[in-house]
Amino acid sequence: MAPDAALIVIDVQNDFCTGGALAVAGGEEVVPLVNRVARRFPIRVLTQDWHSPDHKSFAASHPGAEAFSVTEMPYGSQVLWPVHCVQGTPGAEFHPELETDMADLVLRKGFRPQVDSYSAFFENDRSTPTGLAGYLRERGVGEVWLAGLATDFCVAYSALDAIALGFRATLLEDACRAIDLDGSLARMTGTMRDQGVRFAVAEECEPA
Ligand code: VGL
Ligand code: ZN
Repeated sequence: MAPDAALIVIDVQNDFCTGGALAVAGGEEVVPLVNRVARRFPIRVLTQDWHSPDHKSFAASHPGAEAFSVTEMPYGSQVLWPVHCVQGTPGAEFHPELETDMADLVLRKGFRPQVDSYSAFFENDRSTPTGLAGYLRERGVGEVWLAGLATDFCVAYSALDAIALGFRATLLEDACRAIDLDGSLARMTGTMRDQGVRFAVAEECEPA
């Protein structure tokens, strides 16, 4: 990795791990890999999906709607999820084995009740910034490496935004797990390749 690299660990939270409200298959398996690579990076950011109890990305906030169906929001299409990562609940906490002391920044996202935020950089309206780009630029970051959950949603959106914002971006494939809803993993992997996201495994991630 380059000396101006940051590791961004996306949403390694209980609700995305086995037994959680929106469990991603094998989600907890990323934890040892993230812990192993994190200290090789000069800058480390953790993100936390952090929803209000009545969040509009929850199927429960749309009477009659089923989880994993798609609805139209003022900002475009939105998958409706089971209630997950509600602010202050155990499901929103980081996985207990994730080493969090190493984090320079914990960035919360998705806290506005009316708009979801897959990406660590922009909410799903694609225009409201989270502030992460400014943080990374002020710290001189040119390159981001991404790990966490879920590959085809929050990790992919973050990687694509990183590229669009002018960062180099590498996805640590073995340190991510996917939801894979209606072919979303293949679709998002293709889009990431097309946009210039690089793919690597944790073993390849050595300091420059
Ligand atoms: C995520 C769906 C809803 C993710 C977050 O972290 O990928 N997916 N909220
Ligand atoms: Zn969410």
